Amino acid sequence: MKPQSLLASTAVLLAVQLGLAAAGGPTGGVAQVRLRLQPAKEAIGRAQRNLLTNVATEDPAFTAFAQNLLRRTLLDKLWEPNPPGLPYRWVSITGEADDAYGKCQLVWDTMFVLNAYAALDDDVLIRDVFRNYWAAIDHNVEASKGSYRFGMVPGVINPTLPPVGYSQIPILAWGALMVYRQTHDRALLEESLPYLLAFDHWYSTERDVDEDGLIEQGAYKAAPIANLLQTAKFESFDFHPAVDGMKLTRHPRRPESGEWYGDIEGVDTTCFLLIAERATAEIARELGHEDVASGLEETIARRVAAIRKWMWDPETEFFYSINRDTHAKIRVRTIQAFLTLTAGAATPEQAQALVEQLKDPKQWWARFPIPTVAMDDPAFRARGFWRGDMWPPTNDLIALGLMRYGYHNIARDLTERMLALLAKRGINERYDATSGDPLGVGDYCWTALVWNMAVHARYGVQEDYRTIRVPSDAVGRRLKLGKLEVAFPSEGVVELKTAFDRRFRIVFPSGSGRATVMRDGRRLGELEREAFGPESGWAFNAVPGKVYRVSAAARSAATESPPHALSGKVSCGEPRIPTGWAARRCPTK
Ligand SMILES: [Ca+2]
Repeated sequence: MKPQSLLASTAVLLAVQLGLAAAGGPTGGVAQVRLRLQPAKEAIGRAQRNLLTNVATEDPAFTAFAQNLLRRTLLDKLWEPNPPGLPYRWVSITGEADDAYGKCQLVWDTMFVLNAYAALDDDVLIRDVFRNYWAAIDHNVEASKGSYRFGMVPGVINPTLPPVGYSQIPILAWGALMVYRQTHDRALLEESLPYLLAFDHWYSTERDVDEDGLIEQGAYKAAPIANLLQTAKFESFDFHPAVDGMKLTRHPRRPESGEWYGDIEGVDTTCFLLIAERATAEIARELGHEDVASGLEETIARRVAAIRKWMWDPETEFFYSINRDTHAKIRVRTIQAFLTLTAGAATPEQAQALVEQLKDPKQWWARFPIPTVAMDDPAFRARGFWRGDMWPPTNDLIALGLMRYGYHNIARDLTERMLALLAKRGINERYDATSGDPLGVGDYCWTALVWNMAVHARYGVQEDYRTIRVPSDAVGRRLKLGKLEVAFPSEGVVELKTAFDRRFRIVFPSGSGRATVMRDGRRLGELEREAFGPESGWAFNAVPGKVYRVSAAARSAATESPPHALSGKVSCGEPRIPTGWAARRCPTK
């Protein structure tokens, strides 16, 4: 449905299925209620306006593609509160036109949505979306404070309480951090941290009942659409072959418990918690809670060591899920192994071995990578739900992992294939990796993330939204992304502008040499080199509203000072460049 027509309607009545699946799973509902849904009109209107000014590139056609992608994936899915379960404005996974899924707010789906939405400059809406999760912690009568269940964020948030009895891929902290890196909305972090810590405590205890640092799945009660075992599987990739043999057991030290605890430790589940814990540690440090951050880092180190010890198979050079009680490997090659890159769990040598397999067109590098199961694995089904099909969110996370380990060219190839796929086959929930056939629901919310993939790989803005890794073909590219502007006017030159204090780091493809920085046309001096991760680059502190010009070819760029691609104000009467956000620099007086 087009946002315009959505705005025109004051309210819509939709069937809402209760107790929906997680991970974007199928949601043939049992219990249904008629629910009055009100579009969040003010937020939608603001987003429509800001989309036109806050998301732009050097290429009008690509700008139109990006804006259309965000409009179609995001703007018909914002709703006014539906208490008691959704007491704040919320995001549904599909739009009004879709009736295959119920209207609800999920966990990991929404984090990709908010990462894309951050550029549209609506901090209060984003805080509202997170507050629904925190309200579910506060008001879950089946998980009151003091109970071992306290801190669980339900996998599905819908208007009713009590919520469902299972959780989902726990990357809320990663989502909050990705937003903060773009918006600098400190209030979001301050509100979120206590709940993120409660959620982490629940996950790291109730989903690691043998306390070895490796994460299991489970469920306290069945969803209306599934038995208890399948409900537990909803906590990660719903029909992932690595959990085909999963059994539910009682808690090892709580004999009065039900059979709520799965006996498989997942590479996926453990990596997702690691991603969340790394983000939580960064949030805690940002807010000055050094003790909390260092405590989390000890936990992270323990988990990473356990993954390397128990899940890595040196013979096939791959990570496998294992049986919780025997630690026997479950030898089906699924996409989860590559999440060890995203989670920073693989050694550099393990990463290299994984990437060699990833690049193999017989195993993983399909026409539209990355299939969820290796194409030469007996379990592979090209359209099978988490059994061979391709999903945008895993591609986004794995592209970030590839960049984390320095495999930028592969992340770029993956991104360009996703962009080409969307341009040709449309916006969908998932795809057939071998043919590109769209699968699942059209205009699904999280496919907005393909824009984020382009920001990272095509424009070089890394996951931290302050490291700019200049792509080899960057000359002529420009990006406006909310509070950040980046341009590459000529070889070895980057221009930057930020709307909040930000420490930029620039990595040029040439690597070494010297670099200078100018601010609003005035030379500030040579930059210091700074090492970070496997790379090093030039770092400097930027203040809001100024145009910074970093030149690797120090002498010529600093002295010749050709016209800037970015400029703060156009007060000198010079004509604006047609894109609307870039302008020529005023002459220095
Ligand atoms: Ca465990």
